[in-house]
Amino acid sequence: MRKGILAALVIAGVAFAVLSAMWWQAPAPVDAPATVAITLREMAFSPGRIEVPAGAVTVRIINAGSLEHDFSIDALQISPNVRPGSTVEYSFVAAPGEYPVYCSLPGHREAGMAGTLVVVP
Ligand SMILES: [Cu+2]
Repeated sequence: MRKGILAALVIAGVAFAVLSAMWWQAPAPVDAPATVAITLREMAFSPGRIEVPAGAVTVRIINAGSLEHDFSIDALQISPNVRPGSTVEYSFVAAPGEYPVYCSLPGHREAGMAGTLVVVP
């Protein structure tokens, strides 16, 4: 009879340990980068205003046009090129603020390929 109680206690203890280990492993991943999509075409960025949280950011840049374009942000020293019909994912870390975004190919910014990246604290 005593052995039966002891065995039940051991089993309950093991079950508790397993369940609590599962419980503590449950939280969702932290610091997953925020991903935003932006479409480039002649001659515009869509959306023109991109809002992201501060920290690690991934932009999915889709070139839906028929010319090459890029996604330049001088303050962050980034300028990934995107060929027509292709998509580029580019990650960076940004401090809160407003950053002008533009296409650096000759004449494109002047023609309307400009926008703003807003990094919210
Ligand atoms: Cu362009």
